[in-house]
Amino acid sequence: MTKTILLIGAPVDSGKTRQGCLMGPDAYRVARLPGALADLGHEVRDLGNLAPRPCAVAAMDHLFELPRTVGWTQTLSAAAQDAMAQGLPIFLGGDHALSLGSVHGVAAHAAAQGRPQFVLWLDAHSDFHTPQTTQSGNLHGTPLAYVTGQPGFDAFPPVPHPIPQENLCILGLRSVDGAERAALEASRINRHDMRAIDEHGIKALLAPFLARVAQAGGALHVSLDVDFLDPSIAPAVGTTVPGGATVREAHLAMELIHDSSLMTSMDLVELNPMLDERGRTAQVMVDLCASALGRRVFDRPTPRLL
Ligand code: HAR
Ligand code: MN
Ligand code: MN
Repeated sequence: MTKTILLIGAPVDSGKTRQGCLMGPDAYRVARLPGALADLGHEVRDLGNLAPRPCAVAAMDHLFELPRTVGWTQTLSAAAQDAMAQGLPIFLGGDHALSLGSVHGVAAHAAAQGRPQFVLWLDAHSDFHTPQTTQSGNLHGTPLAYVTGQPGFDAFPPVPHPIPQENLCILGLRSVDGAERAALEASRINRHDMRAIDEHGIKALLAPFLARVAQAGGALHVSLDVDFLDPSIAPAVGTTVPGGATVREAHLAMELIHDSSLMTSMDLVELNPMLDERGRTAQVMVDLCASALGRRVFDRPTPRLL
C-alpha cells in the first residue's frame, strides 16, 4: 500500500556533548532518501528542517543543554501531532533526544484517536535514564523514561499520555548503565539484548511484539538508532558499541515491520556525518528505511507475522 510520507528534518544536536548530528537530515537527503521512498510508489513530502522553540527554563549544571532540548521537545511534539494527521512522518535526526518530542507527539495523536501507542526501540542503549540518574548529563540517554511517564522531567512538557511499559520493545541492547538496568528489571518493558538476537534470531523476538500491536489495533512508532547496527557497517555514530546487528538482521527487522503494515511513524537518529566513511552509514540507514517501507527482492505471497 502506498503512503503519504512526511520527511521532517530535526537537526537536534543538544542531546550530548559531541556535535555533528545536526548534519544528519541533509546527509539523508544527499543519500537520496526521498527518491528511494518515491521509487516504492509513495508520495513523499520533504517538510524541510525544524528549529527549536526558544525556551526559558533554567539551565541545570549537571545536564547538557537542557533549555534547548526542552525547546526541541515542544517543537517536535507539535510537529509530530500535525504530521500524524497527514501521513506517516519520518523524523530525520538529529540525536536521540529528538524522540523526547516525536514520541510525545505521536502518543498524543494516538490517544486522541483512542488507539494504543506502541514503540519499537532499536538501539545498543536503553535510553532509560531520568535527569536525576544520568551520569553523563546527556539527555539523548533519557527519552524512554520520559515517554513512559517516569518522574523527574519537570522542566519538560507534561506527559498526559505515557506509553504503557508493556507497549515498548527494545532490541539490540549491549550498553546499559547500572541505574537503567535496575529500572528496566523492575519494569514491564520488553527488552532483548544482543545475546537474545544471537540465540533466537531477530524474527523470534520481533514477531510476537508485532502480533501484539496488531491484536491491540495499535499505532507503532519505530525509533532506529544508528548504534543498533554494528560499527563495522555503521561507523558514523558518537557512541559505537561493538557486537551490534548485522546488515541482514537489521533488514529482516525492517522487512517484518513492512509486512506487518503496522508502522505509523519513524525516527532515524544519531547519524553523525562528521564520523562517516564515504557516506556509507547514511546509505545503510536509507536502505533500511526503504526496507521498512516496502523495498524487497521478491514478494512473499503470504506475509506472516508468526
Ligand atoms: N547510557 C549512556 C548515557 O546515559 C549512553 C547513552 C547513549 N545514548 C545513545 N543513544 N547513544 O542510545 O550517557
Ligand atoms: Mn539511542
Ligand atoms: Mn544508542
